[in-house]
Amino acid sequence: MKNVQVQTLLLIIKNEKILLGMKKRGFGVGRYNGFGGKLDPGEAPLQAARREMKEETGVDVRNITKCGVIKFFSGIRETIEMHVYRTDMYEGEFQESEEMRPKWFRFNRIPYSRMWPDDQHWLPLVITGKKVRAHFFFNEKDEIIKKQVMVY
Ligand code: 6OG
Repeated sequence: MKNVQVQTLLLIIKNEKILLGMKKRGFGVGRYNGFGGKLDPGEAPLQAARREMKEETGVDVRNITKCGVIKFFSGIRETIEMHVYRTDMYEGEFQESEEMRPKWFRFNRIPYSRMWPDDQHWLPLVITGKKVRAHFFFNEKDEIIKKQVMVY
């Protein structure tokens, strides 16, 4: 079995809007996504989520809620276990970083066609306050070939 890499994704959701970032480099470049990444050694997922938000946008977040865990299986990459969080409390000014260009989107204007193809299947649930547990299986062209999405 392939190794599982734990990653985080933190969403700021406030006043009917969501903050997404255009990924400027690395995995997922050119797509809008929440903020996050891999854990540092010895770090818990929640700590990593806060650190990545600070590094990628310059803001400090508080009052983080866990919204679920999503696993991505790929024929070509390691399996990713992504811990998803949300918050509506932040301090500081949003700044563009080397990795991300942040932008607010109204809920009816979320750019799903410029996001990972899994997002349209679980993000609407998270936005409405649900918690999700999901599995997505991708082929080598990063198309979804199988999915399981559970709400709890
Ligand atoms: P770095 O490896 O650049 O962080 N991520 C995904 N997000 C979505 N929505 N779908 C996927 O499907 C994803 N795979 C990874 C986790 C990568 C960031 O991208 C997220 C991290 O926040 C395959 O450090």
